[in-house]
Amino acid sequence: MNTHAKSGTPRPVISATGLFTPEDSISNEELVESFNAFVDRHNAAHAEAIEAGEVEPLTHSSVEFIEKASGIKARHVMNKAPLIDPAIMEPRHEPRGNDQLSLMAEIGVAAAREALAKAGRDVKDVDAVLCAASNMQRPYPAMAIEIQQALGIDGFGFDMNVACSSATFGIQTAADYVRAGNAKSVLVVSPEITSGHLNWRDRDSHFIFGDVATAVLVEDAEIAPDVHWDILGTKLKTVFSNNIRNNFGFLNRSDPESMGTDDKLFVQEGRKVFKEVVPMVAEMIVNEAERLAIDPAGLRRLWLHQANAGMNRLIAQRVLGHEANEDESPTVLDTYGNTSSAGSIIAFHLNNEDMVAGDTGLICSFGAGYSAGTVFVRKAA
Ligand code: CO8
Repeated sequence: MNTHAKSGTPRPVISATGLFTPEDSISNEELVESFNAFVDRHNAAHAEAIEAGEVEPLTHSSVEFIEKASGIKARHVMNKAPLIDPAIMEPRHEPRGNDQLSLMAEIGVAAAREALAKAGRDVKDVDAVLCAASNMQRPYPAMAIEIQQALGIDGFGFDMNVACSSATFGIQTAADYVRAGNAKSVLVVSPEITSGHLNWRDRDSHFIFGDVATAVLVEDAEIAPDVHWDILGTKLKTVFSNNIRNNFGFLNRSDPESMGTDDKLFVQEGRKVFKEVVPMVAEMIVNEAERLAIDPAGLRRLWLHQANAGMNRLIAQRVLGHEANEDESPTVLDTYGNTSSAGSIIAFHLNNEDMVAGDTGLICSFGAGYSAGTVFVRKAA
């Protein structure tokens, strides 16, 4: 516990983070081998129609393209075998009864337990759980309430979805609860089972996503551990765009024309996203740094959203004023893939212990919506 902090106006800080990484991992080589086998089967099965010009043949994917275009080399998933079986290429999970912990809650709990243990926080002192993620396993009861129950927290919980920016939006929401005096300790949990929403048969996107769960414990400085991260300021932004979209939803079930088609999974215009989001996010970071009287060039580290290595290179360059090295803008994309809202939190979780008191950094997310969030932090103690 921080014995030096004075009571008074509540001041939100990040006390600790947690990470759950699935054991299974798919390399680009394994992914492409299964995808290309699926393409060969598909083209063989439709040979006559393809010959007659009635069906477009599918094209092979390539390891070289994936790594060059995205920076991704592998991704973790909850259950590898069906995803790389050319006859399945969809997630398969053992059904669980209502009396069992659901998969999404299970991995959220694992990440949350690590954050709580690192902070030395007793669950009886946690006031709220936000489950902030791109997709929920079900509409209700809220995943957050299930996580709250599994952890034994007395308080409240709710789900929130802002796609890739869910975690940073969750951090601001938690910080606002602390500032307003409505909570002293809030868990922001981001279980991202992206494998359930990815079209594993789509060459343009089959390589992008991976599964993971993260947790961020946002608390009043008064009760935080000595080693924590002061939240200097948070900023959120949304701008409507159809360039990243998923039309899955109960109102769409009754539309026989679109049932089972690809738009019930993740679809995007990746090039447009790249071109439109990079300047939007770089400008947002620089403006917010100015508002907080922080010199962006003096930031010790950027923990950026992990969607594309090229996007991060450009954003970091615009913010820092020079090409960032791995120490200034760490990458986890290579081994985790795009893990939606969890990406910048994984980068932070795995790359902050070497930083010293007074070091300032930025957690930043961006993605579907469009949505973007910045959380400027400074190491205390
Ligand atoms: N193998 C070989 N070649 C390929 C492949 C492949 N797998 N895929 C495409 N190509 C070919 C194309 O056909 C094209 O060929 P041609 O020039 O002959 O037409 C060529 O490669 C170039 O294609 P692109 O222009 O599409 O390639 P890019 O260089 O733009 O790279 C990327 C594609 C990697 C997708 C890139 O555009 C990118 O990363 N963009 C940013 C995307 C982004 O940040 N999206 C955010 C999404 S995440 C989010 O918001 C959360 C959503 C919620 C979670 C969802 C869970 C699933």
